[in-house]
Amino acid sequence: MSRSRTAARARSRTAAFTLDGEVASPARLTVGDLRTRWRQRRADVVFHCLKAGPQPHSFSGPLLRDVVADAGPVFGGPGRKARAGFVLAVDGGDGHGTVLSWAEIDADFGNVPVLLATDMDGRGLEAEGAQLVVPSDHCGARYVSAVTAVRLTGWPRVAALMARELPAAAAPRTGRRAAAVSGDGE
Ligand SMILES: Nc1nc2c(c(=O)[nH]1)N[C@H]1C(S)=C(S)[C@@H](COP(=O)(O)O)O[C@H]1N2
Ligand SMILES: [Mo]
Repeated sequence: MSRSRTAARARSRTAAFTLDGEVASPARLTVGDLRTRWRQRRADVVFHCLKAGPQPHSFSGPLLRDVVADAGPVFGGPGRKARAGFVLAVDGGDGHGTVLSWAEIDADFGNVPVLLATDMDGRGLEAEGAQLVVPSDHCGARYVSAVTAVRLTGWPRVAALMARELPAAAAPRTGRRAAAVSGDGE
């Protein structure tokens, strides 16, 4: 995110994010909440940016999965199959965001220890806000900083939203999309 935006948030000293979507108990959480209410983990990572090169960082904070689980995800069924269709949208509040599938972080599927980091390189993120940490990612783009929202939604709602928002039977543009997959400068 831009330095000026980071500075503006830092001045407020009370960064928080909303956790909502298909959950029984939506919440607004600060970095202090993340630090005190869930077991803390550590992740020493190197993520790579095409512009800025390799970025080694040490993060700590709770597992994203633990935090979302406490909001009471409404998976629509008790089994693994019901959980398999869910996605998490993570907003950086600055025009950048990302999605993860619930299955990536679910212990019965990908079991990736994705964090909502409260600390980076020994420095608390209270002022700017929590940072998403995806230790299994090579690229830095999902290390979303200053998280403002985490939303959970799933099948069949996600399919209904797509059907409503996307034009039906859009012409495939495979050549152009394939070219954008690598070498896009970020
Ligand atoms: N909120 C926010 N987080 C973001 C980005 C962004 O534009 N906004 N860029 C991502 C990208 S592409 C990279 S490589 C890393 C860069 O992190 P750094 O600026 O700490 O090196 O942040 C990621 N997190
Ligand atoms: Mo990047």
